[in-house]
Amino acid sequence: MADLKSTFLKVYSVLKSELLEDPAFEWSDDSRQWVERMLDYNVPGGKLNRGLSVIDSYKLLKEGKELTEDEIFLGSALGWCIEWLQAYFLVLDDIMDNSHTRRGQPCWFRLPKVGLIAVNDGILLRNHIPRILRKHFSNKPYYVDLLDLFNEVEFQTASGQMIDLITTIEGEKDLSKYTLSVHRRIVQYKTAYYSFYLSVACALLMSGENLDKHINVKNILVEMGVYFQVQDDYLDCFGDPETIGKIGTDIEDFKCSWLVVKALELSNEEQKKVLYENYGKTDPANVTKVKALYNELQLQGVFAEFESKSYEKLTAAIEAHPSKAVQAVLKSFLGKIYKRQK
Ligand code: GPP
Ligand code: MG
Ligand code: MG
Ligand code: MG
Repeated sequence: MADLKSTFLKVYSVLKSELLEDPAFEWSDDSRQWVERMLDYNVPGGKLNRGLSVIDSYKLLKEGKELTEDEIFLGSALGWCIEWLQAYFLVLDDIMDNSHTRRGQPCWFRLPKVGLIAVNDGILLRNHIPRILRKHFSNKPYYVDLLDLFNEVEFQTASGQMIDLITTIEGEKDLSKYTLSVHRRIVQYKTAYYSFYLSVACALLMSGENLDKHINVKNILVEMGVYFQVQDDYLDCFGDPETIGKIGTDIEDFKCSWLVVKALELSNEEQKKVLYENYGKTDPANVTKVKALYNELQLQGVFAEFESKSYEKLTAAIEAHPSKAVQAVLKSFLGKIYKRQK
């Protein structure tokens, strides 16, 4: 495992060097330095779960057959494309969410020298993906499918992000529209496809599979992604910022978080009034009142219950899948996120 990670990180250096020598641009020292610093700051510093999962899944699909060096490189390169996609989303998401920290350091746009140049950096990160794919996959029979997959998943994510954002529009803040089905729609699109389906879909394409034949796998991974984003919503309030590497902003941002949906479900009229008066305000005194109400409603326990129920349901769905190799892929994913603290 440690070995896989160090191989994976070496591939990052290769891809970075290639991008910094991209013949389509006339590089100067300044521009090369900027992109290198931007990449090192935003791409490799996360848990790398999404990226590493491509190789993990591919291995399991090959049922123990030793991977060639070439396969390891290609699986890692696809994994890095997902990490690049994630970096692109996070750089922009942090601006949109007015966040402060990410992966234990200030958000990229918070650096005095960066500011809104971060928007263009996000665009560059996004543009690096088809360049990596062209360089390493254009001779593969599944090249077009890969491009299509990345485009599709990006569209789904941006659409999810759009509904995440338009529910919080200033002047139209209305808690009564926050329900579990609204929440589900948001998180399915903004998180599940790119965080869960994409890695396995990449591994399936590398194995020569047709994605249309794996709708069931997709559905299970989307369910897992929804569960993962509920954890993210929970950790935004109850997680340790030191551990999760970011300071939560969902209450201030009036987000349709799983916690506020549950709080609305469980509140009496008086408690609802507290929510309506304090949710979505930047003053720490308002935030404290919302958090006190979450505690009063024992949302930590409600979440723990949700977590074990989700685990049971997902495990049952996985065990119903006809292929043992696919079961192993899905179980490995679930094992990585169950009861995660970060
Ligand atoms: C996670 O939401 C969703 C994304 C990071 C997708 C962003 C999509 C774009 C098209 C920019 P979040 O805001 O809850 O994540 P976090 O808690 O990590 O900020
Ligand atoms: Mg967001
Ligand atoms: Mg965010
Ligand atoms: Mg969040």
